[in-house]
Amino acid sequence: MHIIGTAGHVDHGKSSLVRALTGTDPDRWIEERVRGMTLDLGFAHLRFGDGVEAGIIDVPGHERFLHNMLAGAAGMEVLLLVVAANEGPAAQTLEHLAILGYLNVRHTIVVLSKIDLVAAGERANAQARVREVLGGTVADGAPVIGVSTRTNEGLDTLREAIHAALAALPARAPEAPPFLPVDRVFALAGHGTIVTGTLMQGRIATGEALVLQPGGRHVRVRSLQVFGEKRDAVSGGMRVAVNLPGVEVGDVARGDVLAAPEFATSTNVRVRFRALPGKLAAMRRRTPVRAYFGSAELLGTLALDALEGAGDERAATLTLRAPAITVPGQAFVVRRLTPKVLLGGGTVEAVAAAGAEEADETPDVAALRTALVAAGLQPKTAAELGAAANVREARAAAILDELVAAGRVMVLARPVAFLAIEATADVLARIEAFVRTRQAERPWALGVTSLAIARAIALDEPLVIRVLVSLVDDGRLAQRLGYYATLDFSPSLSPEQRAFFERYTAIDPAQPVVPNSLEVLVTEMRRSAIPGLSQAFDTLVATGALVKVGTDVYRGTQIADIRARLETLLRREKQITVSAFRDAIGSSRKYAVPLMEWFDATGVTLRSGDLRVLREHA
Ligand SMILES: Nc1nc2c(ncn2[C@@H]2O[C@H](COP(=O)(O)OP(=O)(O)OP(=O)(O)O)[C@@H](O)[C@H]2O)c(=O)[nH]1
Ligand SMILES: [Mg+2]
Repeated sequence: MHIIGTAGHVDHGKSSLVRALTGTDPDRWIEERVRGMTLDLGFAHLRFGDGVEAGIIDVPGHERFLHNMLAGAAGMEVLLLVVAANEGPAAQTLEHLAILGYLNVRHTIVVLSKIDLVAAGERANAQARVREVLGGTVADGAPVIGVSTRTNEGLDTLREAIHAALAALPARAPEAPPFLPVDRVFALAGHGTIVTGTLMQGRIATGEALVLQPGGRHVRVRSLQVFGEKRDAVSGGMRVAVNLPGVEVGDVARGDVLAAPEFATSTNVRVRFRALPGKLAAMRRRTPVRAYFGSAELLGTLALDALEGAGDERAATLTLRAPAITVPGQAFVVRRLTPKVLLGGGTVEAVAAAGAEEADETPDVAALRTALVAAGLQPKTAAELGAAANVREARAAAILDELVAAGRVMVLARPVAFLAIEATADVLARIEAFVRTRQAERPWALGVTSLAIARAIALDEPLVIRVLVSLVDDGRLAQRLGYYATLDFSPSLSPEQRAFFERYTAIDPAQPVVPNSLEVLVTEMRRSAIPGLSQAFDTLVATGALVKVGTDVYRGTQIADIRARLETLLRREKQITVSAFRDAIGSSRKYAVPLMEWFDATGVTLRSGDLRVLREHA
């Protein structure tokens, strides 16, 4: 088996294509289906009559979810680059291509999607434009196949091209030690914890002893599945679900690796780094980065051996903030810490034993580090630390900045103060473990509040908030509406919760713009015995899947539809009354008035007297 991946700009038709090819909707969650947008990786099984098969990984196109795309990208061997024929290549078409250029893609097929939207006479043009833009990328010279999932045009040609590509691929290092980056973790009632991922190399058999890294926990494989079918053994290139008895869901996460005991973790990796064209000029000798290995996002510092020199390729050392598994020959991608721009990628040359980078510490640095460690969990300013270490304040501040960039020291804001990573490591680990456990217990919630975290780890909330803010700044946790969550986490409702909201926000096909009553929904939520409904509701509102308008509740798709009609009307008429709006959307005054006010409040429209204009015109 091999892995096919989708890539391409938001809304260009990746998930529709996967659905057309396999019959499986890769958008697993109600939020995705309601918003019509992929948020996280989706998976589907592609089978041909002659037994050739593949796993498909479908990625989100929206740039906000690029970290999720990256978690799936390393496993891809055959790339389906989806470009909407009516729009042509766009920002994430090129960004995804740049990323995949560093990874393991062996064969690319360009899918010119939505071909039904382009007149017959225009198609040759659209094809030529795509070919031109994709020159010099991994898609250079790839076949371009026009496809429509509406009319099914081109699907058979595409199937044949995929089949030929799969049949030509070599097996993935079956004799190498197994290496499985985890991309999903969930609990299955009666079975315990299941992890899934793409087996990058080697074989795994039932009963085998493996190690969960980082952490080094020894585990035994109870059972294996490939797309729902039980297997006794699996090999490289398969999408694998592994049942791990005795492992709690909160103990393992996307980014961990299930690996053979041969692998050891390290923080010190020698790499060959290839910068994207033009990016080297904007880098320093040492640049704080996010490095993507397998399904993991690892924070660290990329130190180039030399900044100057010809070409975009450099020998470099990647110092990771926490030990992780990397393998010689492994391909990776790096983005800047903030803003998260793609800098380049490369391959691992050698993995050094941990701790090798500490040799060149000066006495000042050592004294400051001792002062930091002595302060424990008490944040100290540069002046205080300088005094304790007998170092001038300005010099202390400069050294502390370097230690922060190297990931040895954590900086807190308001007022600026520092904590040694050693001192905080335990707190950070406890925060992360608690957040992960809570996410597993209540996957429908947006995350965990600072108060809940402070209680769980028995520390003062103000200190916890300062630590959390810095974790968010660092890209180690995400914060939405006051809830903290790990980066790999996207909330997902339980089947009962989904069914509940499907039912009480159902749309009458005869009156597609009519909302449901918020009061009825809330009453039903209270009456229901389904746990977590109010948190699930907050999640749906926060993600835009549901929208509260006055005393009504709309689905996100309804609002999008109404807004499109409103904007079309306003572009034509320039200014409208509530009645004109009501008639245009085919609703009643009862709903039109609060809707109009909601569009005013959200900055779409501007009110002047009884009339509305588009804010973008005003
Ligand atoms: N006319 C036409 N519309 C299509 C076709 N394929 C997809 N669409 C529409 O395009 C929109 C986006 O399709 P998706 O498949 O969700 O796009 P996507 O690339 O998966 O989007 P993200 O995952 O959010 O990046 C939907 O409204 C589809 O119905 C097609 O072949 N023809
Ligand atoms: Mg999609």
